[in-house]
Amino acid sequence: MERTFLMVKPDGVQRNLIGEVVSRFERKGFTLVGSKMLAVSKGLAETHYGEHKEKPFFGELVSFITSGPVFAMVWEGENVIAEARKMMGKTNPQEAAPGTIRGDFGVQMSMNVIHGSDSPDSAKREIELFFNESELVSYEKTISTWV
Ligand code: 3AN
Repeated sequence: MERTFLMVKPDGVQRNLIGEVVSRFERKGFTLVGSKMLAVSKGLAETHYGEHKEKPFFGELVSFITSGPVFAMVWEGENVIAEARKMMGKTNPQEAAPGTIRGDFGVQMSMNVIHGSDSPDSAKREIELFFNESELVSYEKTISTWV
């Protein structure tokens, strides 16, 4: 089963949106297999956003993600990487459609509430960067088998 890495960013934590975000993915039918609050260190932020190292907004990205605690999660489900990206909406909240997390709650480019892996390779890399294998569980939902 596919897994993705999602993270409620410091703005989402400050605005009490952890429950809202978790609830959306739960209701969709995905399975939460790991989660934790953490303060992202500068080193972890620079590794996580490594692909943006040359971009003009890299410094802003790193300073924002290290500005306060985040809520990191691993979710599991069919096609969860692409589905989660759809549920997040476009990177710029002002372009994100209503009904998406960023469309409903995002304010500006760096404060866009949530991060989500954009491919199977980045999901694997980001999950391994933020979680040990022992922090993740694997289980079947036994109550309903149709989601
Ligand atoms: P996404 O988070 O939708 O995958 P990426 O990976 O292109 O978007 O960008 C990572 C983060 O960098 C975004 N979440 C956003 O906060 C920030 N970002 C992207 N483009 C810009 C930009 N042009 N100016 C400022 N921040 C940006």
